[in-house]
Amino acid sequence: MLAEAGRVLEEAATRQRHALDLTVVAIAGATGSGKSTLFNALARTQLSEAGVRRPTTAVPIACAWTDRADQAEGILDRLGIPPRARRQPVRPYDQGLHGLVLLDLPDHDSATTGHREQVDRMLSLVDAVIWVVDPEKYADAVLHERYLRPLSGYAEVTFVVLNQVDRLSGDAADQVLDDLRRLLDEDGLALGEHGEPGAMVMALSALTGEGVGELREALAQFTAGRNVPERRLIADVDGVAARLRPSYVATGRPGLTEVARHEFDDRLAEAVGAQAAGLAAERAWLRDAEYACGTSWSRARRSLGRGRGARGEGSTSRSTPDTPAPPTAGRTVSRPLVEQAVRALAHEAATGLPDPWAQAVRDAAGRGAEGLADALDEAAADAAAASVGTGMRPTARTGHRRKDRKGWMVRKRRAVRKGGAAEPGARVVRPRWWAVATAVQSALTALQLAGMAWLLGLATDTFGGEWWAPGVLVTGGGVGGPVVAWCCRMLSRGPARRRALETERRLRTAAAGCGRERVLEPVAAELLRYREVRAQYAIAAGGS
Ligand SMILES: Nc1nc2c(ncn2[C@@H]2O[C@H](COP(=O)(O)OP(=O)(O)O)[C@@H](O)[C@H]2O)c(=O)[nH]1
Ligand SMILES: [Mg+2]
Repeated sequence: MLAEAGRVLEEAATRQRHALDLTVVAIAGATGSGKSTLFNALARTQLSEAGVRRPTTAVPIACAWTDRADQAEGILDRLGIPPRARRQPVRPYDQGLHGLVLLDLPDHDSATTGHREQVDRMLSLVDAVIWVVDPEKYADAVLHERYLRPLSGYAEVTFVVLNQVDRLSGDAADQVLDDLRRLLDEDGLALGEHGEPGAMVMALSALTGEGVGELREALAQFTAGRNVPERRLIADVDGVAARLRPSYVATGRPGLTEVARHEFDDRLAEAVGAQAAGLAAERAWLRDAEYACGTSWSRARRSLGRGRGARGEGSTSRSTPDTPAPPTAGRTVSRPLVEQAVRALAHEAATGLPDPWAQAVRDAAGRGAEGLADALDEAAADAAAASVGTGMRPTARTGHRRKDRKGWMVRKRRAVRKGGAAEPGARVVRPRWWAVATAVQSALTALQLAGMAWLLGLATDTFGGEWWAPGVLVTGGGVGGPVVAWCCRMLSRGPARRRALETERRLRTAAAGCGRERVLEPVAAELLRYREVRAQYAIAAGGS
């Protein structure tokens, strides 16, 4: 299509190198419509053989109303009309037609394909065309579908004459003319009625000369305007612009809406399992809190259980609930979800774009999608590593505890940590009150144990005294432990939830960053390119 545009511009340039004050008008039509007769009538002499037996010659006959023979020669050379087919009007020639170069074309419905090709070539080169139709064949489908409809953009440089009206009664001629106008209208050809710009439609008889004077008059005005070649070239360029339009102008308003971007982010977050990671982090936090603030007995039980779990390799069912979700390092991103996210985005972005551009957008998204899942894996791992350090109390960052792989607080030397891969501040800070709770639990246990020892002493008469005091110690310690543990669990809920949200947000942000860099930005760049080219197109199409 671009090649065609180039050809049109080249032809336009060629035409402009030739005399623009000469107007080349071709007489076209079906066999026997009266083209040659009309040609002769306009030239007022027998220049072209009329009524010859078919097939007629493929060579168009030319007649130039000009004194500048050299100019006419140049144009006729360009049209490829051999010197033997070049004629002169009788002298002194009709000054009204000065500047006209008239061509009698072969029949467009000729059985010889060579003739048709010749006609088509001429039609693409001349400045204006007089279509000659007769009362029998004016509705011919080939004429309308193959010629008039595609040439509807050339209305301003088109004449349609209904010839042989001498064979019709006045009423019949009017009827046929009306019907012809209706058909031309259906072809999309603007008609130059009531002074509007458009094709001129008239009835005449080339044989009797009736109406030929009007055509001569119209042609005289037409050529005197001196702008016919330009008008034709403008129509050419407009036509090319219109044909290129589908490649440059979108039907809808393509682009990436905020909604589409958000949906893409949501899908990627789902693919990296941001929400699940958040929930896992929440559970881990609650478990840690429970361990830290639980009664000494439950701590001991858990430690024992953990010890057994560590020894027994297969005891995953026992250890899993105790193992906080790993900070998602190594979590595998869902490939199908990633692909789906990219597909949906590409679809959204490409909808309404001209085909080649839609393809370019899809390609850009596809290229971005290639390493996206791996990149998301990496980004999620990084985010997870960083989220390890999301302490509940940022002020406590100077603390030197961090969570180990299993989520337990471990002491590490800062020097070691500094060399670690995790980002600065990547350490979980255990809330200080957990330590207080642990101490309280230990104290309660100690009281309980003391009470028991006391009771033992009383029982064995090692020392005397009342029974109620040690009884209170044992009961108080026994009841206080679970009560403190329960309170701590309630107090941990808020921080655990915050931690869940923080973890989710981090993963989400990391995934979105990845998606933006790899997919959204390339797609947006493609859309931007499209907009720029469309703007260029608008200038080109509007400038003509
Ligand atoms: N009655 C009548 N016959 C015409 C008219 N114009 C052309 N003819 C005849 O139609 C036949 C074909 O004409 P011609 O000019 O050779 O048609 P072409 O094939 O389009 O060039 C000839 O016999 C002409 O005399 C016209 O206006 N009225
Ligand atoms: Mg002829």
